Amino acid sequence: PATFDWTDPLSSKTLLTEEEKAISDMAERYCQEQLLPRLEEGYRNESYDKSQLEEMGQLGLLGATIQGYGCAGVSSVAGGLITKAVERVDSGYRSGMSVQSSLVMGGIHEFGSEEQKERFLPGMAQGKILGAFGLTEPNHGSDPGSLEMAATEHPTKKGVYNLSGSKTWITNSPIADVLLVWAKVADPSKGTASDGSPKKVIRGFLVERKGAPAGAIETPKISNKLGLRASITGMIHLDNCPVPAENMLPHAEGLRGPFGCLNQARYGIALGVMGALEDCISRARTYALDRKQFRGNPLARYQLVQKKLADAATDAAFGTLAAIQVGRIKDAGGDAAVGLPDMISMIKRQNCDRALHGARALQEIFGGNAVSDEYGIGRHVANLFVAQTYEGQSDIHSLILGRAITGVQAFA
Ligand code: TGC
Ligand code: FAD
Repeated sequence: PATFDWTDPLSSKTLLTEEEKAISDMAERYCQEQLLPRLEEGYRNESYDKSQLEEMGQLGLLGATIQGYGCAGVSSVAGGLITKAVERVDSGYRSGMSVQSSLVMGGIHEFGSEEQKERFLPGMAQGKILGAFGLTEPNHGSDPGSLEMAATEHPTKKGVYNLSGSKTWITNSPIADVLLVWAKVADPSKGTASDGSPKKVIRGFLVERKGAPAGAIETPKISNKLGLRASITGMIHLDNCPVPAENMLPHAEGLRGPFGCLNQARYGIALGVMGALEDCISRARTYALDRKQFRGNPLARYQLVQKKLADAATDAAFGTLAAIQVGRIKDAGGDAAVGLPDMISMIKRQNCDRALHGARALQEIFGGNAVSDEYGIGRHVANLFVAQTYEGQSDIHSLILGRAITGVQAFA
């Protein structure tokens, strides 16, 4: 463009392939034309229209980075541009999609058997089978290594586990057909604990709602949320829920399993929140140009207002470039990608923190109108607090980075 492009100040588009630009354009169009119109109803009434996942499936937006199994097989950057388009509308809609695509489909693809991939992935790619990811428990959030969900051998049925325990704050759990639940299983091959019992190891189970005995699976909705109101969140209670051994992910053992899934999802959030911040900038700019205070001057004329816009636009531009760079490293693999989980922690933390900070500053431009949900800015602020909290709260990512820098862990 002949002039500075405030919507993409550092020309991030020049780093994209033609295919990535086309995917981004298509996703942005779908989100603005189809998702945005249903947001007001979803946000005000905490209702989630799950047909959006089928629509996204038809457009190839679910599990988009997976090769085969009915998925599009696009680059990590293209996958991130899809989350950015969805989160420009609302972080809650991005959450519903991220859980389906990155956490559950990604987990099955990375750690599942061939049979599990064939059984679940094509239906999930079409949005016909919906997934949820159960790691967090009422007493264990930042420290999932202490989780209590137990998988024990069924007393009479060979090749069946019984799962018992509770998960909380689980996106999509009330509507999910398959719950990827992380549980501890006694594994005598790992030796014995101090009390003489076999050591336990974390394993992932694909718990299917269909065919489960009455009362074995309960997934109550958590209502009256202050953020992410347009997404559906719930608990998972399992009471001696029988799960066949063939539904255990064979290639995930220990925390490497859930964290392997989280790497992909955290990457998507890092680009996603840049979409939310860009929407805040666009809304605040329009408002500042329209609203007049003191001798008929638009708010946009005042230096303090301009600084807020300059800060936020800088953060959005820097955050987008950093995420594109990490996506390239992720896809290239090899030596450059050593330390990739820490790089992802860096962009997840930085982009979530800057998006939340920027949204809060821009909210001030709206004065009292910021309190009305019609202006959208307060909704983004509430949502971005959640984005900064889930998938590793920012301070937890600080500790992950601190450990990477010093070699000393400071969690406990
Ligand atoms: P630590 O000793 O650090 O690690 C245990 C094992 O896990 C491995 N590991 C990873 N592997 C792959 N990728 C990563 N990012 C990994 N991070 C760790 C590690 O190598 C080790 O393997 P091994 O074979 O040696 O056993 O474990 P720790 O217990 O000290 O963990 C500390 C900490 C802080 C890193 C971790 O617990 C953490 O990240 N906590 C945050 C919890 C979290 O992110 N929960 C997310 C729940 S899901 C969710 O929020 C979905 S929101 C919905 C939406 O996205 O919209
Ligand atoms: P805590 O672990 O109790 O932490 C509270 C505070 O203490 C945080 O600020 C944290 O940074 C700080 N803290 C903790 N330990 C330390 C330490 N060692 N040093 C310094 N500070 C520390 N989980 C899922 O498994 N699946 C989902 O789909 C999912 N969806 C979610 C949707 C929503 C709307 C929300 C709100 C959460 C969701 N979560 C999900 C849960 C989310 O991952 C957790 O809330 C998050 O990991 C933090 O855990 P916690 O809430 O138990 O907080």
